[in-house]
Amino acid sequence: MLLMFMVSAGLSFPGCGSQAVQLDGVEIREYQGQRLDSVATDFRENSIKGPQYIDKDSYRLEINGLVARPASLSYDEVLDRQRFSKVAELQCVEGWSVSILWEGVMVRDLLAQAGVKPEANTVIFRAVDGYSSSFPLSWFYDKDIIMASRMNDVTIPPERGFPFMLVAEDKWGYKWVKWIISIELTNDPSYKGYWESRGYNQNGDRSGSKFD
Ligand SMILES: Nc1nc2c(c(=O)[nH]1)N[C@H]1C(S)=C(S)[C@@H](COP(=O)(O)O)O[C@H]1N2
Ligand SMILES: [Mo]
Repeated sequence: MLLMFMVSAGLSFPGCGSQAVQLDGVEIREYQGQRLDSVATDFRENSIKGPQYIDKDSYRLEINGLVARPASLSYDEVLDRQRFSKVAELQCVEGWSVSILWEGVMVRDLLAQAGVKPEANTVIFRAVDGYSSSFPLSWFYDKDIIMASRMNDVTIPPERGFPFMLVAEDKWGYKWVKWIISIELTNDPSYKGYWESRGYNQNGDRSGSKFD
């Protein structure tokens, strides 16, 4: 109970994102007749260490662990494959949500490049601020999960997770890892990410319970 209270308190600040978010173009606010929320104004900033500013030129995405060919990819190398877009809604456990057009690469295509070993069953996403979350390997194949580089037709700005954010459709916002720097394959389904190790549900499905 005490743990749950501390967790809620930690997430319950409405956020202090009063500074304007700079975008590298004009974001679209409607897609195929569907209204979209704003990248610039509709999110609440409540990241564990505040916004992170990653340098595009020195950036590397590591794909490691139980893979045949560990990879260290530059920004352009990550994006040098087929791109996919979809509208998906991010819902934070605090009670706010945003519908956004996401564009990026299929996680399973990145995994194929590194060659997932047969014994792997879990994927851990890690971010530059020390944040992490883990997922069953099969979920990426079953749901066509993408890692986005663009939102509403603009590059993801630093405050929202540049260069890459996981579009963890149908899962709570805390599974949508921003500022991704590594993807690790493991055979340990019990690995707990940042909020999961503080009492939030491991699976994070919005259809299930918020707490473990
Ligand atoms: N690296 C990182 N990713 C993160 C977080 C974080 O603190 N660090 N917070 C998560 C939570 S709880 C939510 S609701 C979404 C919200 O994104 P926003 O902070 O851009 O609104 O990012 C998720 N991804
Ligand atoms: Mo959240």
